[in-house]
Amino acid sequence: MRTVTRLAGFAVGLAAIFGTTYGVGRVVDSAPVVEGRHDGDAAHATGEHDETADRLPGGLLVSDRGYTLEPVDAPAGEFAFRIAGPNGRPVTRYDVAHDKQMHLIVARRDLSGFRHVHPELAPDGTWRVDTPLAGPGQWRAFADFAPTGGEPLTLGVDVTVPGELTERPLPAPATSTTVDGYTVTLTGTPQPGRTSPLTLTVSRAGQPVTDLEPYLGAYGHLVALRRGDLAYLHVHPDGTPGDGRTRPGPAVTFLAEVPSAGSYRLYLDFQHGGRVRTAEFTVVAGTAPTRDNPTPSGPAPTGGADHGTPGHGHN
Ligand SMILES: [Cu+2]
Repeated sequence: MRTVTRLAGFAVGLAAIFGTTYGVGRVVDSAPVVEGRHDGDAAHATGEHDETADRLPGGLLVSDRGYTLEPVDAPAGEFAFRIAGPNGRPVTRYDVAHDKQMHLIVARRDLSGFRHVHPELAPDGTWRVDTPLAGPGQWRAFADFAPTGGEPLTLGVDVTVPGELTERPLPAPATSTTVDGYTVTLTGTPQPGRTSPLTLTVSRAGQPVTDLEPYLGAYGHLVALRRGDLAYLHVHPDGTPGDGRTRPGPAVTFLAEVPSAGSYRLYLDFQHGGRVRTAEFTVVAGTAPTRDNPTPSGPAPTGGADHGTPGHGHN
């Protein structure tokens, strides 16, 4: 259902873009402007993703549509921030999404150190949490929320933790990883400009895990960050606990939308035995489909989509 809703929203967005296009054409009567916009429309009609005409991926902006992410001075060991609303004052009312009013995700710029935590809201609009910034480095903090009466937003801000930093190379692409004795395998490859299913399968000691516990309203929560700018991507679970068809493992399926070819780091939070674990994968999205080649090839080999970065880790 989420997919249908999103597609419906996309259609409304297209209608708005078309409306704007013709409005601009009439008002300024400028053929070049209209021609340019028509190219953008054609790209949409063929399913290509156009970041400039469409919405940007989440997390790239510190301020969007009137809302601004503002870190707040906090005692040692604590991380605090506010969301300033269109009137300049801290927002104090939020809708619940994925079981929470606020999701705070942090990762270093080298994509290490991922944490996903849930701060507490004080009456004055300040969000506080034990700091998830585990050590020195250049961090990106993402606030993923929906202000009551507004659209869902993900804002991002850089936060520096002083100290000696050893930058870590991005681990090589892989389809299997282990965390705390659990093995998680990934099937599916994200394709730019279209919704792609990604299935993560959890096992332990060679046995499929069939009693995953709901976490944030699903049997898993997946965040994807793009290498290079840490664009934060929306990934929706395909099915929810109790819907009559979604099983508590071993497989959890997500619908991912990636805006471009390139490397992404996936972070799967899943809960079992009362604890949340995070399994991480590097994936390489294939080249974007074009009208000449509507069926793009699979993922580019390591070093293909990433030329100029021979420092790819092979550990
Ligand atoms: Cu969360």
